[in-house]
This record gives sequence, C-alpha cells and structure tokens, in this order.
Amino acid sequence: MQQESLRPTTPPGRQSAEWRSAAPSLVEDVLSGLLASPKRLSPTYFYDERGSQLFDEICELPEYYITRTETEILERYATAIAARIGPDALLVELGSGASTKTRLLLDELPDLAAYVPVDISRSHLMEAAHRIADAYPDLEVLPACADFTRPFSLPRSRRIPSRVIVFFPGSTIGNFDPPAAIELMKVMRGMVTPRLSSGSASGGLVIGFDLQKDPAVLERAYDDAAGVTAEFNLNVLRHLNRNLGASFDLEAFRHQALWVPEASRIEMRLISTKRQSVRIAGEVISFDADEPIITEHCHKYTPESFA
Ligand code: AVJ
Repeated sequence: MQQESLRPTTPPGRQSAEWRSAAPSLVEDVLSGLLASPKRLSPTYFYDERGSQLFDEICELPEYYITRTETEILERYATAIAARIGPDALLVELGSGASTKTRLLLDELPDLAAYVPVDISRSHLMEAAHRIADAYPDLEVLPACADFTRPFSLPRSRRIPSRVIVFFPGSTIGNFDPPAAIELMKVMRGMVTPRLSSGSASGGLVIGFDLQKDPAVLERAYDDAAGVTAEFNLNVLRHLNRNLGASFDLEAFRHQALWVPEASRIEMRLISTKRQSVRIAGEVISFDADEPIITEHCHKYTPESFA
C-alpha cells in the first residue's frame, strides 16, 4: 500500500508555455551563467546522482559541522517542535536528499497526514522515500521529484491535512542570495497558507540556517582535508560534460572556498588553472588563467540578520 503512494509526482504544467517561460532550460541557464561576468553556475547542478552521494559524504566529514550541529539541535528540540506542529499536518521537506534528519521529527509526529519529500535527484529521492516508508509503515510517503525553486504542485494525501508545514533544514536557504531567499520564503508562505476557509489551521516553517563564525572554521568546512568537497564541486563539470556534451577538462580546474566578509558568505569556486576554451552546447567559452566560475554562495547569518 505504501508502494502505491510512492510514485514520484512530476510537476504538472511542465509542458505549458507558462512553465517554459518561467523556467529556462538547462542549456539556456548554463550558457547564460557561463557567458556572464563573473562566470557562475547554479548549485542545483551539483545534485546529479554522484553529486548527491558526495553531498551525503560531506555531511559526515569532521570539518563539516553543519549536519552534526543541526542534528543535535533537532535531537534536543524535536519534541517541542512536534508539539507546535500538532496533529494531522502535511510535512513537506524541500531538498530532502537522504531524509536522515527528518526521522528525528517523524519519530515525534506519529499522526502526520503525510510526508512529502521533494528532491531534484530522482533515484536518491525514491531510495530515501522507500527507506522512510519501510521504517514508518503507518505513514503515507508521497515523494515529489522537483526543483523546489520552480513551481510544483503538492501531491494530494489520502488524509486531509490540518495544516501544511514546510521543513527546510540543512542551511540550504544559505545558497540563496538575500533577495532570492526572501522570494523563496514567500513561495514557502504560499505553500503553507490554508486555501480552505474552514477547518484548516495556519501552517508553519521549520528552517535551519547557519551562523557567522570564525572564517577559518568556515573555509575548512568547505575545503576539507579529504578533498570530498573539491570532488563535489568539480563533479558539476562532469555533470555538464555528460548532460550537455560539454568538454570541461576536470584536471584544468581547481576547487576554492573563500570567505567573503562583505557579503557574509562562503563562495565556492572552480578556478581555471590555465587559459583555455571549453565547448558547450555549440558555444565556445573562454577562460583566462585563474579565472573563477562561482558555483555556490553559502550565506551565513546572525539571528538578527536572518530575522
Ligand atoms: C546543502 C547548501 C546546505 O551550503 O553548506 C556543502 C552545500 N556545499 N559543501 C552548504 C555544500 C559544499 C550545503 N547546503
């Protein structure tokens, strides 16, 4: 019976003109980023199958404190958070990945209407959804394979939810520059705002963001000794080679993680180690020696700046 609800939902309207104009294709998006100055790529492209696996490895690294710290916070406060969520909620997790931390909440929420993990990496999403469904046999698990930065519709649960709660842990909000973070939070507000005038209570958001700290600690968290983050960063080029027939030479780029105090963020970059050109989707992109591609911004907040 769980199997039945484990069909991934594809966003409807993907074919419509409206959807197309709202969402540029992979080629368009990648090319416009690489033709911009400075060059950039969306961190969304990290998460192919290999990238999702590498990210799970990052979460276990001694230098990467974020996952451990957030897990500790959830362990300590899951009961209190669950009490605030209340019964019969629809729990929607954006960028659910391996759904590891979610279990801490699910353990305290035996009466959820359903759990909706949303992730862009289909195989990763489905594996995690099956594991959750096996571990929580009474829970309806409704995976949605979608890029949560673009419009997608929530699957319908068998039970009518009392409210929608968005779960957005992991400091993923840090990948969005402040104006985009505000836009995304408006989208989340729309997701949790009750549409029915009667019966449904207002929804909520459980969000994890990372705090400013010693730049040395930050730079190490994004440039670990084992080189897993470097591999994760470079994998984006492999992804583009495979999916767009690009000709990136992974040996000719190196990983860099740089704290930028003015913007209160870590910038993940790939630095071209030489003057070179790369073919991608019929275009030729030229790189100077030491020229960066910015692949990710990881914003760090204070409680006040986040509020
Ligand atoms: C998944 C966006 C939270 O910014 O810390 C980890 C991604 N990049 N190491 C982060 C990431 C490099 C991570 N987020």
